[in-house]
Formats: sequence, structure tokens, C-alpha cells
Amino acid sequence: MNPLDRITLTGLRAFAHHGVLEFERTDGQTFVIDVTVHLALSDAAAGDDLAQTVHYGVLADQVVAAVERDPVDLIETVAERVAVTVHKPDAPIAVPFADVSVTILRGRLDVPRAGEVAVIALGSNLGDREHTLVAALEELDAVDGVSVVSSSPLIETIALRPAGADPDAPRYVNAVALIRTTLAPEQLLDVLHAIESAHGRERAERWGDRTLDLDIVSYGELEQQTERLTLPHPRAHERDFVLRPWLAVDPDAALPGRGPVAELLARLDAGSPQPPHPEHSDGAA
Ligand code: A4P
Ligand code: MG
Repeated sequence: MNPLDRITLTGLRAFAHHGVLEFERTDGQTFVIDVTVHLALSDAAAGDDLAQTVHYGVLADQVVAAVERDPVDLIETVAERVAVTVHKPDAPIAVPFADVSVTILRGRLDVPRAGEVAVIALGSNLGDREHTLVAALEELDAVDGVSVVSSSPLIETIALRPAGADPDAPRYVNAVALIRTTLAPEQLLDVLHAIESAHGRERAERWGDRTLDLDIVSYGELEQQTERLTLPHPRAHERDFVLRPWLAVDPDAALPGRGPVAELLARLDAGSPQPPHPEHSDGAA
């Protein structure tokens, strides 16, 4: 199947009572849904046969019905129901915001078994952050030799600068994706840099604001340190905005040389220092 074959419906509107707050449950609010269905369009195009594709009117009705059914606390749960992006433009959040959204890519059936599993961290704190991350995932999936297996919810995080957390800087949206790839690690890094450039990434200052950052958190069990690429990523083990979404997408995740992600995150939450890596000194690269 060509991974680019898809039907996308954007901006479907549903009115529902999802949310953790009392008034969200009683008053309800608007949810905006984007849905992408990956499918083999070539057969339907060749035969001009509606039955071989997905009738998008029917799809739209089903998606809206799924979103409007019994109220739940989290839009993550709603997204799970329909495997789509759900936006909550009127979310009751105290700080100014444009939208909050969550994307769940369902476990896929068409992912090849060949190649290595790699973990990619995505971050953006400039522009249309959610849109950029979702687009980057689609572009990554479209690369020959790369398949996105699953992706975490998008989370909003406070910018970490060299001097520490900076609540005044534009906030990040972060996510983690699991991919399967037949590319070598450096080839994968080149692909990530090309996608970053296509989204207008500029490198001015260290840990400066960026439209898109794509890092390789880990590549199989590989541990290496070259001029261009350190694996696993040398700071992943101390970053909430990497470990939390990674754990959400893979509860059994482990960082090579560091141990289970659940334990690394628990130590971070407790404010305890991470143990040093047994073989190389920390903080390099
Ligand atoms: N490089 C080496 N190892 C890797 C790897 N595993 N994955 C080299 C990706 N790149 C790797 O990265 C600099 C160089 O690192 C690359 O050219 C590559 O050869 P970059 O993407 O050009 O610049 P950067 O991302 O600013 O550098 P750095 O130091 O890797 O930044 P970090 O550690 O990724 O931190 N706050 C929040 N809330 N959320 C964020 O996502 N991200 C950063 C960037 C800072 N603060 C943040 C976030
Ligand atoms: Mg980076």
C-alpha cells in the first residue's frame, strides 16, 4: 500500500460533554475533528468503485457519532475511539492558547517487520505547533524505508533553556513516535534534518525557539558516540518532555544503558538524580 494513499476530512464539528471539569460535563462544548484514513486508493480509482473506498459521508457521520457518545474526561479517550485528531478549541485553560489537540495513530497492520525500531522525539514551540508535528509524522512515514508504528499524545511543555525552565518563552508541544526503519542511523538523521528544514527550522542559538526539532532518542539497542550522532540521545534520560510521551506510547520502554523509562521518569518526578551511565561520561554532545 502506498502510505500516501489517504482520505482526510478536516474540521468536522461535534457537540459533546467531554472534560474533567463540572461545567464541561453540564454545558458541553464544540470538538473539532480531523480524520485521516490510510487506504489503497489505486483499486478504487482504477474501477471507479465507491464500495472499494471509504464513503466519506458515511465516515463523517460515524466519526461525529463516536465523538458525541458517552462523556469521558480526556480528549485522549475520544481520540482513541476514532483514531483521529480531536481539537478542543474552547478548552478551559487559564493561559492564552489557540487549541488543544491529541492525535492517536492506531497500531498499524501494514508496517513491515524488517529493520530496526527507533524512537523519535518531536518538539515545536513556534508556528502552528500541533499541525507541524502531525505533518512531520506523515512526512516521515512517507519516506522509503521508514514506517511510523505509533505516536504518543501531543503534550504542551514549558521551554527548557540552557539556564533552566523558562515560563516566559513560547511553550513547546512535544511528542514521541515509534518507527520501524531500514535506514542506517546517519541516514535517518539526514531524513530528520530534511523534514526540519522543510518546516523552516533555523539554527540560531542553542536550545533556541524552533518550528520543528526531530531527535533520535534511540535506535534499537545501539550505543554510539560519533561527531554527528550520539545514541541514545545524550539528554533523553533527564527530560520529562521525552520520557512522559514515550511511556504513554510504550509502557515497557527502556533506554539502552539507562534502564526502564518508567523508573527514569519516577526518579525525575521525585527530584532524584539519574544514576550515571555505566560506560560514558554524561553531558557530552
Ligand atoms: N546529534 C547528536 N546526537 C543526536 C541525536 N540522537 N538526535 C547532533 C538528533 N541529533 C543528534 O542538534 C544539534 C546536533 O546534534 C545535530 O546536528 C546532530 O548532528 P540540533 O537539532 O541542530 O540542535 P538542538 O536541538 O538545539 O541541539 P540539542 O543540543 O540536541 O538540543 P536538545 O537537547 O534536543 O534540546 N524544551 C522543551 N520543553 N521541549 C523541547 O523539545 N528541546 C530543546 C532542544 C531545548 N528545550 C526544550 C526542547
Ligand atoms: Mg535536535
